Amino acid sequence: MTRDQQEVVDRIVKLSIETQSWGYVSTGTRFKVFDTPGTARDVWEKIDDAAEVHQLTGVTPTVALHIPWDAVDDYAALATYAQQRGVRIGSISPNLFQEDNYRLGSLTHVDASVRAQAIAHVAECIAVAQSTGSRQISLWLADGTNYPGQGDFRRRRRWLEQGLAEIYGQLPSDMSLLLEYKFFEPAFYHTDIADWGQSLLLCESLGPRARVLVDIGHHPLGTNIEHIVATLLGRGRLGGFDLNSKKYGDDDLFVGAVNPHELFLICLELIKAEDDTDPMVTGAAHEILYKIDQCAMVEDKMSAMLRSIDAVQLAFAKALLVDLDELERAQDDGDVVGCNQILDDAYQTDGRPLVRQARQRLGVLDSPLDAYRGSDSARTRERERVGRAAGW
Ligand code: PSV
Ligand code: MN
Ligand code: MN
Repeated sequence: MTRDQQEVVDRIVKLSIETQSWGYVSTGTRFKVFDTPGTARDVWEKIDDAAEVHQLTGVTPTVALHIPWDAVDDYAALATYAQQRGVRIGSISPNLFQEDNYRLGSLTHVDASVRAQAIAHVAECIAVAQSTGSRQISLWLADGTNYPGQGDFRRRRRWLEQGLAEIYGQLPSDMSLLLEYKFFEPAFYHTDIADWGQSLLLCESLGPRARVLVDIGHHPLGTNIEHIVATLLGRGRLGGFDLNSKKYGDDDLFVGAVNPHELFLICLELIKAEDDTDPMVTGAAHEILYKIDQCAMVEDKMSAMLRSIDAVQLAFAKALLVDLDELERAQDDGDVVGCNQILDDAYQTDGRPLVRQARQRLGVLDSPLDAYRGSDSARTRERERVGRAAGW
């Protein structure tokens, strides 16, 4: 049975997406950081931008912070500032990759004092989360080696397990730990949490509030990400997403730009899990964090963010159009071509009218991107935000 249009619209209305503070600033490649006119220069302006994106879309009520990129003296004041603008502080990402001490690793460093420094930094981020009302620590490690023999895999794994256990032990009971993985970069021989399976093993040994975070860009080309998503959902261990798109590897392009079909297939797994009969699967599926993690290198940051939100909503809308009963029947009949055709029928349907209906229900304009580009806001930013931002 095809889902009733009203239900599709309801589900799009309920979808909540987190934007990230570092998506609003000038960031770049290893070669050059270009500034773009009107771009945020500090955390207060990043929050202003996140608030405006929420006003335009109605679906981005939280903004993720990265510490110390967003460090301030008074985090409670930052949370109040955000609230006054209509948004809340979302997940907090510690930064275990930009201190000189982390040259050879953080939680996996051979020197116990560096490992302790990394644990202390995450503890500081837990305190930031407490003072801002955040409930999630989103952790990515740059740890790894560049050459065979540079480090011992199992010694490093033990240190990692010990460090994460200490961190997990410090989490208040209402907070969860999202553990990201990445198969390469900045290390090019091995990464200490290289893939979803390694992240899952660590999470399972930590406890129920540790879950895997899937950054769509962090996979070798050709990886079946929707299969990974389904596997993690099946174990109640999918904690969230870093949403972006890639042509090659961790390109951090805006969402849906390169492979919208992959995004559609991922969304389909999520929708199936939300409707699953197993409470462990549905429970975790309803708590998933949808966070943008993109870097607009040459393009306008606000427009890139709005483009991504549009892509996520559209992918969900199309996935909601899949006739799941008919799909199951075709699967049971072994109708290989028919199954694929059912997916394609939904994917080829224009989902934009449904997204527009959802926007009407949310009280926002049909196209937040056009609304922003046609508004005075972009010009005001360019006029007022003079003086370059200090990197990220
Ligand atoms: C690492 O590539 C990563 O995806 C992590 O999520 C970091 O927190 C983020 O990028 C920083 O841009
Ligand atoms: Mn990421
Ligand atoms: Mn990344």
